[in-house]
Amino acid sequence: MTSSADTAPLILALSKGRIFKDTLPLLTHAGIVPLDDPETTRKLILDTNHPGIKLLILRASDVPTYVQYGAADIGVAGKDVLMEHGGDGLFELLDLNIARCKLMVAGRPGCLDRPGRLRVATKFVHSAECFFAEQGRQIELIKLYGSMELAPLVDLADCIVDVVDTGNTLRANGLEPLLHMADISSRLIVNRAAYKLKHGAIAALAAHLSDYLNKAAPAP
Ligand code: PRT
Ligand code: MG
Repeated sequence: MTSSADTAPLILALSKGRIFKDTLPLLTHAGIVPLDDPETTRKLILDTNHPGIKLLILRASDVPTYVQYGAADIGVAGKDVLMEHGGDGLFELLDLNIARCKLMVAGRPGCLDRPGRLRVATKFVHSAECFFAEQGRQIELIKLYGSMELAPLVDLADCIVDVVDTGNTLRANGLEPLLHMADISSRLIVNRAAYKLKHGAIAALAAHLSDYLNKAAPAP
């Protein structure tokens, strides 16, 4: 007997841009091909060649929320975003090893030496709070939503917390990476309830993805 959960489509939440681009080869390996390109379509729910699988295209920082509340069954989100979200109701199924970068404290050389409370501008407020608390450093947090690199240049903040890949954006603005906070990659996350109800479909997809990852990076 098949329950309605077995026949309901599997909903995968993704963000466009680098996560979609890097997830596409993994989905292809699993035989899943989106019928539209999220960069050109205005649709937010994409059908795939597989009638049982649909994609939701979201803002990167909203992916854990959709999965947490069960609006999506599974999703792909950066560890930076997951650390900020807190992970309530979620289960990290796989490290997809894509969209890799580092969460860093950055600023002008010497900016951390200033006495007293450090003014830290970031969208990663939770991670910044935890990191500086562990360091025993008092900070004033300034919440921003983007272009963090600007804050030290106009004396809004002493330093920033942001993800860094090549370091080119920091360099172009006269800033340097100063403290390493975490290595970041994207994870396949699953809603805990969906993992039980749609176990067959989720386990099959995870097995395809993990097979792809093992082939891409064979064990030493
Ligand atoms: O753009 P939006 O505000 O909607 O959200 P987002 O920036 O979180 O989404 P997106 O698509 O830009 O990034 C999605 C995920 O990719 C992030 O959550 C990270 O896990 C991962 N990732 C990997 C990165 C980078 N590399 C990256 N370089 N996310 C952002 N950047 C930005 C960074 O914020 C900085 O402005 O790129 C700039 C630095 O790059 P470099 O190469 O100059 O160091
Ligand atoms: Mg971005």
